[in-house]
Amino acid sequence: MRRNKIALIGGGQIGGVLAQLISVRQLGDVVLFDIVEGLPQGKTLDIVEASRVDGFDAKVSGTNDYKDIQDSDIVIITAGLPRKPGMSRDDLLTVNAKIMKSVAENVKQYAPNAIVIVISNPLVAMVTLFQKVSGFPFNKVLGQAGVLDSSRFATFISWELGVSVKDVNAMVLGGHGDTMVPIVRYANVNGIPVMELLEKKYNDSSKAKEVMAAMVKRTKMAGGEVVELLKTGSAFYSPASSAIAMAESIIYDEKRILPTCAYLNGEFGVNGYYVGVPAVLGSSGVEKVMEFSLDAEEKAALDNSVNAVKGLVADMDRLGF
Ligand code: TXD
Repeated sequence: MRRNKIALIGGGQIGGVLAQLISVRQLGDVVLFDIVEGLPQGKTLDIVEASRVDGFDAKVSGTNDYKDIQDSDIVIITAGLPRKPGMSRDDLLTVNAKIMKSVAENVKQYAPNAIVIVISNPLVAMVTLFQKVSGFPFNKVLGQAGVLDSSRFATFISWELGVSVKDVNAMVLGGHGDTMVPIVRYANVNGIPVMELLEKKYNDSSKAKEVMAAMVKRTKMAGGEVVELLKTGSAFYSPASSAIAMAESIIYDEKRILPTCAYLNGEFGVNGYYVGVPAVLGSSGVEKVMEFSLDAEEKAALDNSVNAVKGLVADMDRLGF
């Protein structure tokens, strides 16, 4: 039996961390692809030279030739340009769409059976375009955003309540932009509603609501907060870890329910668009979208997010992608 082969398209900040995490966790052999000569080769040589220390046998190589991704089982795409300070995710659309089109053509040619996780921004547009150009089945093309947004939300809740983040469950649905929808109603600490814990903490329900609103706001702006601090790029450790959680659920057929940018066929009242929703991830990719009832406010927020998705897809059509 051969090891899983995982191709990483884009050897920049996220691509490099992905390569290291996959190696150290022994999820499979890694091929890191980038158009910049030397970059993927240098990063993977650096990673593999720690194999004795970290104790992994996986093959880790860098390339500028798509042929080397031949027959990959999983492809994770970060190719594109990151957001600079002051730049919206949507500004990236035109430049990244051209890149994604060429990536999709090559993945289709060399790894036609792969399950593909897209990370590049603007996320929904890039996932939609990848699927359209490759013609891959919808269940095998998904995007990463919600795992990260949810992890950020959970982190802020754990800080606020002074509890282990491992016990915090918090889910963010919708798009990966300012319209994302943190589901406050179901946020809990080992089953106890976060709102109840906040009300106990402050003994004041309007203060509790205010504190939650601030956490929701910070979650929505969290990507931008990191960009403002770094100045030279966007978050890369946390997006890489998030994509790895999705890849692991697929590789080990864990069937975890993770917030996934998945193609909807009527679920949540949406037809024919990629939207961030809870989905079961297993060996065939997105195995099921887990629908649940939203209250009026959540539904309105999700509709707002879906409208942003539709706007992005329409922009791509107008630009000829
Ligand atoms: O959660 C999420 N989905 C995200 C997404 C969170 C943070 C950042 N997110 C987006 O991921 C970000 O806005 C970018 O669109 C991607 C990748 O972010 P990263 O920080 O890794 O960007 P880098 O370091 O600029 O790396 C991109 C690499 C770089 O090495 C380029 O040379 C390469 O992409 N690149 C290409 N690779 C392959 N093929 C082509 N055509 C190509 N063009 C550029």
